Amino acid sequence: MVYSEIKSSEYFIELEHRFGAHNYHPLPVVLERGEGVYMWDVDGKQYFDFLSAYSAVNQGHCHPRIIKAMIEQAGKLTLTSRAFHNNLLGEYEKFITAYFGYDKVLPMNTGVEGGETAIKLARRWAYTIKGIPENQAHVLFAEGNFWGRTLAAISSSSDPSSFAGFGPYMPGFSLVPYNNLQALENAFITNPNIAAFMFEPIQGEAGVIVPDEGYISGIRELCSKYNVLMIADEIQTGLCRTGKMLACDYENVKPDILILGKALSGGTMPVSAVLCNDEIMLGIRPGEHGSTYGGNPVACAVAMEALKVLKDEDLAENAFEMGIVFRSRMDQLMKKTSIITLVRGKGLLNAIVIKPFGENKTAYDVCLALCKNGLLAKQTHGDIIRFAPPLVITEKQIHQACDIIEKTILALC
Ligand code: IF1
Repeated sequence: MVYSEIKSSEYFIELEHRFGAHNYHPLPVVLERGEGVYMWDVDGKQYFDFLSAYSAVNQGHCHPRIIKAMIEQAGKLTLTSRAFHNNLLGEYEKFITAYFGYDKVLPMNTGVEGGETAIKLARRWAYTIKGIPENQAHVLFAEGNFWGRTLAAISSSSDPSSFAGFGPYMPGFSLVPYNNLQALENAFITNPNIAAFMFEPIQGEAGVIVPDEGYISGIRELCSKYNVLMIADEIQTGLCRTGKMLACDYENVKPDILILGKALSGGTMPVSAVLCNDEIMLGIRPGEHGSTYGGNPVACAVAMEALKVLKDEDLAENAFEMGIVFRSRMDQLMKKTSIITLVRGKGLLNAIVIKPFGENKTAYDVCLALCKNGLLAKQTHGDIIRFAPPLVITEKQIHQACDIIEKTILALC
């Protein structure tokens, strides 16, 4: 290759800085290829991907079956809009509703669109079925929640970095402490106009906060008792990430509304889905909700293959087993260093808590050092590092990655 054609990482970073919005602060790495658990930067350096695009790449980068499905459909028909039928949407809807055991699905694109859709369905159900007075429906969320960046999503946030400076906010939302069934029941008792409680089975962005055993089944019991819809946001915890197909499966709980996204497409394109039964789903009538790309033929083909791969490759089982290996290695590391104060997670959704070290060094500095040593991870809320590799990772690869984490952290303290 002629030298002038070799474009350095700095070249690409400068382009983004100059011509792109400054709404992120990425690590200084420029990636150009991904396969399985690995990505390579523009200089050919290999990295373990321990973020999986926030659990969107559960099946591994560029899974051959999913890419094949994408390419084949993309060469036939990519988009009809919902003004007309096509030969993929019904097949997909039949497949995914049977896969998760619901009457119907409303296909959307991003996770936050899934959240917005679920809230619209819940409000409509509140007015037409529960009998809450018009415009009085209230939706509860948990403190520490994260379900996206739209004005509705930030209106339910307890994190100023999400909502500050973007008011006024969506009315009809309020918060209860996470992992607190008594607070939830108190809210149900004091407000008769509650339509739904929307929650994450494990809070991802908050720092992989795993609730007590019984919390999810407790939500189910309270929602049934007080006729409130249970909305599970499994956009990050779902699709085998926590060691079960859905995190709610750990307590054999079926939410009234299930929201999926991210790995629903195996990390290829935005695909989200809202599943529920007819009593709720048929509350939205023709022309009252949708999107240009929602349920497009390529999304349908990709999502069916992505879901098949999860089962065919036993990725929930692998996530469960590899998660035990990973947390065991982190527990051992914690005994060797004072930097790590906590290890937590389920399946391959894990996090370590880092206490400041050196001259005000934080989790970000650990991520920088990990990047230099060939492993990509991202900090959240300053002191937490989330570790979430693709679920196809082997035991050998887990140990290789843990060796990198151990070498990096021991060199810092
Ligand atoms: C970014 C965070 C994670 C989610 C849950 C809905 C959505 C998300 C549980 C919305 C999205 C992404 C957004 C992404 C980074 C990532 C993230 F750091 F922002 F908070 F995972 F924790 N429910 N999470 O985690 O889905 O609309 O993005 O498809 O850069 O904003 P989306």
